[in-house]
Amino acid sequence: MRKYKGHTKLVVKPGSTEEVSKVLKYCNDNMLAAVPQGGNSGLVGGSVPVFDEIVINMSRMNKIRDFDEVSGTLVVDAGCILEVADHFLAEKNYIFPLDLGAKGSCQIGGNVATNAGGLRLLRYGSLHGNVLGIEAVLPDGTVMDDLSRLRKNNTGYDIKQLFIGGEGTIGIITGVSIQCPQRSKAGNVAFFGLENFEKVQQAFRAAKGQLSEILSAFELMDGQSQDLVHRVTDKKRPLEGQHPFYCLIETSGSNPDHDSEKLESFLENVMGEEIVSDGVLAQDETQIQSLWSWREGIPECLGHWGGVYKYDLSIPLPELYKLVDDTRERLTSAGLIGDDEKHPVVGVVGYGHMGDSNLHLNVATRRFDKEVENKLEPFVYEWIAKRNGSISAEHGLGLAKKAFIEYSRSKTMIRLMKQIKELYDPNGIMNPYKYI
Ligand code: FAD
Ligand code: 2HG
Ligand code: ZN
Repeated sequence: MRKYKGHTKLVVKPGSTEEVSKVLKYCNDNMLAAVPQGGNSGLVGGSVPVFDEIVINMSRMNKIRDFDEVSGTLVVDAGCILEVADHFLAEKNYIFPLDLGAKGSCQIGGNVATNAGGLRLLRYGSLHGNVLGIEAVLPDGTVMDDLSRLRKNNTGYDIKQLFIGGEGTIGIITGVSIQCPQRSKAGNVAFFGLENFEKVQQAFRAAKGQLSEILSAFELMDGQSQDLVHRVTDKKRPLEGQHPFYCLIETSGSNPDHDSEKLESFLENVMGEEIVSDGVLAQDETQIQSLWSWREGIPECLGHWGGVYKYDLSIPLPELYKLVDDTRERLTSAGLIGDDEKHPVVGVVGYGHMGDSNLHLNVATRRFDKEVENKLEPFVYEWIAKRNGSISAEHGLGLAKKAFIEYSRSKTMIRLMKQIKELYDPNGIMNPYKYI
């Protein structure tokens, strides 16, 4: 919504952990607020200097430090771009256990600081499991060297976990060691259309049952999100005709013939049982990329008209899509959605990581409109709280969601979080005004 504008007089770009330490010590001694900044691709305003904070930009710390080809353990500087690390790993037949649309600009330090989820969490799990060690600088300049390469280490509290998803509020991550899986020899993608959300759930069950160990992504896109992508890109649609829902399935396995046979027979099966109305399998890498673009391209296309209200939510699966219907109905009955300039809202769409029960509810608008915002908030958050969902599944709190944390966390949990913040950052210099 172009809500946040950065204000700073100073950006520092340290080139080593020692330099980060000296900068933070100076800031702490002089009570100067600082904002760590990675690739600046975050979606909740976390890397924005709100008043006059000093930006500590990590882009110069971008080296791959070490890779062990036997264990698959990668050690990198925090400023290393995700895609650069993944290309490095590809040459060694390994893969980074995280993938997301912003891979060309986001940094591994930023990914860890936001505990990014992304497109393959279903297969490789969360960074809380994959990160083996972290090197970080505390606000007073102390270097916390916990850059372990061990998979198992039950010697006391696992303090690095606080930095995973800590959004730069208790220190700056300078190095990360991470367990990387073997890159699969075969990658296949299927894209299909379905009549209703009940059938989407049946297809998900069938995919887990029939594709089990090779299933690496199960993404959901509603018909309206695909219509808007089509309006912006004018690309030929993957399927003839239009459907209320679409899913994209990716498989990654070790045997190309076996995997594509499995995916083909899955598709035949679900079409035969009339769970899926129509579907297509990618025949080569170009088609794989093209099918993915109908999913990965959604956030960018939705911004085409002006701004987008973004909600990143965890919801128990059976009700995942109901929120989109309820929100659309609410804005329609208020007369706010329409095809012409008089209406502020262009469309209400739902898409996301079906495999993780993570919905992205996006409301594409022509301009900022207080009436739209009042209809959306706190409505969306109350809706989520009633179902014990999460108001921030994977993007974090930053500035945008800070005020709404109590919809997903109890008073006790918030008190404990505040105590941790005070313990690590008693002067409150690290990324202030955000998170809690
Ligand atoms: P920034 O935006 O620079 O910073 C994010 C937060 O981390 C800030 O609070 C910042 O202060 C802090 N930070 C950054 N670096 C450090 C560090 N070294 N030490 C301590 N704190 C630090 N997110 C998902 O989870 N899943 C997705 O599928 C996904 N897809 C996206 C697709 C697009 C097109 C875009 C634009 C964004 C997407 N995101 C997604 C959001 C975003 O890319 C992630 O949150 C990403 O992990 C942020 O990394 P960054 O380096 O850009 O961090
Ligand atoms: C995605 O899954 C990202 O594409 C972005 O998490 C979601 O923009 C959004 O709301
Ligand atoms: Zn996402």
